Amino acid sequence: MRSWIFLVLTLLGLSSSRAAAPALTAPDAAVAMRDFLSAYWDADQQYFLAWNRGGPFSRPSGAGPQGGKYSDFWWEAQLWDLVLDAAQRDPQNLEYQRLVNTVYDGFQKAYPDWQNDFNDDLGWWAQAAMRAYKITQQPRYLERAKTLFADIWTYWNDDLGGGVLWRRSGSNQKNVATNGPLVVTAVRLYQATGDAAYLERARRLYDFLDTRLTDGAARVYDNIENGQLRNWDFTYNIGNFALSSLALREVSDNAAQQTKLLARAVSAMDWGLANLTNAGIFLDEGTGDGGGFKGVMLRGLRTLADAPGLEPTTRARYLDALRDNATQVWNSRRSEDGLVGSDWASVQRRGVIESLAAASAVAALQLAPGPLPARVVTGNGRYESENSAREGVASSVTASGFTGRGYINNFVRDGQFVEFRVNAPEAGTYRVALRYSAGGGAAIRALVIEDGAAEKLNTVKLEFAATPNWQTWAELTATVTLPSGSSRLRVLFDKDSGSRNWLNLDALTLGAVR
Ligand code: 7K2
Repeated sequence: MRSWIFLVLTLLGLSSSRAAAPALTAPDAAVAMRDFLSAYWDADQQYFLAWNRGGPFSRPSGAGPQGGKYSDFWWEAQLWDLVLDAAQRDPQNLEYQRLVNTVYDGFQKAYPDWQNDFNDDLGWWAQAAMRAYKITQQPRYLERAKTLFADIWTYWNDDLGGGVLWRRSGSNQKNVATNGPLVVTAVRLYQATGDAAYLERARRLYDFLDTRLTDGAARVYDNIENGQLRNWDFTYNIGNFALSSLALREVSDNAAQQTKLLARAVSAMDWGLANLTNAGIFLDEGTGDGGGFKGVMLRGLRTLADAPGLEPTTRARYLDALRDNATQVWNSRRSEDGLVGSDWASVQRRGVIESLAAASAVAALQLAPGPLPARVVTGNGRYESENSAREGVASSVTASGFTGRGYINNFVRDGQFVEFRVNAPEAGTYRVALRYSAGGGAAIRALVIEDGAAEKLNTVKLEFAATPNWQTWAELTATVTLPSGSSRLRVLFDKDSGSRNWLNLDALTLGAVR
């Protein structure tokens, strides 16, 4: 019975996806927020669900109240941040103002002792509580932030020259996710109370962060554990670092220091925009915790775009990035519930969308300054393999000369692929340039082209000429016909159609046919 219903639903889904793509509409932050609340907000429990209401599965297990039915400790803090984004965007909206308080009430009921082994989880609540304090002026938020900060501060130690531990037990990891939000919290507490001890702690936290968890230039790392530096590239670390730099800048009384802090935020953000995007849209960092990273990044980007003294062309570039990401999110909403998952480059047609991932997408719309007209977002047309969807292949940095952060290799088995989710400004013919190396001799792949609804349009045979070695990169161009808006270009190892030999794939550029 069940499967029969699913079959019918699937057929309906397929037939409707064959219809002409709906006309583009102008992004609307309030509509995105409304859809988010109807999918996840449980007004009786005053708490957000972990999975969207229309999802076909009940959540089997997980962290969070009621066996993971509801969002866990840090997810709920992120969802509170989204509500705060909406309340800040539209201060006249009484529903958002009320929701700021209700989310907190519900959380307090679920976790009355405010205990957690993760200092980062507690720190997110402290940081958000200071935002809620600014918006509502309710003293309970200030008191909560004070208590949380004081408790968390007991996990500061001098190993590595300082920093607060990520966990209270079982690990000596120190990470950006813990220390970044604490810088911001300490600054806000200083601003609210005038107590210089907070300022001093903010400075010490920031010094640790900048000295140990960045390269002093454009790169922000993730954590150090057992003496090992982990240089994972996550968008939220950049967002956190920018937010910390800018918060400290607000309370710095030294002009040179202020200039330096702004420059630190700018160089980290520029690295993220150049390396963690495809055609200007932030990459998919997966589900689970990763689904929430982009929201933090965009909060940092918006705060930076608003920073006084920023060079005007830089500000304009950041505002454009905010608008592009928000517009892309809007264009990727699925028709049945208006939700967007962790991949902003395409519509997630089927399955559950977790509240944390959905919240990041909705935050993009709250944080982008209007007006946002209806349009296809095309950016610079450049899509990096290492930032794209893929199956079976690996990523590497061994062969020099690649663009971005690396390239895809170990690409030699049937069924493996790299899939570029691209946007075309209008229906027509486009030039696709693939940057590759084929040091093992000429290689063949299939280029499978699907529209945004994953309906197959065409397959093109790609014949990559041999390159003298793996460090010599070449370009193969093909001409393809694409519909307006979203398409999927899958470079596939398909034995049946003659795919053969090794191939390293660096990037795809989509251009007009000249
Ligand atoms: O190692 C940390 C962090 O530095 C890293 O970026 C992420 C990557 O993983 C952990 S933090 C993840 C924790 C967040 N708080 C709730 C915990 O259950 C979760 O492990 O994902």
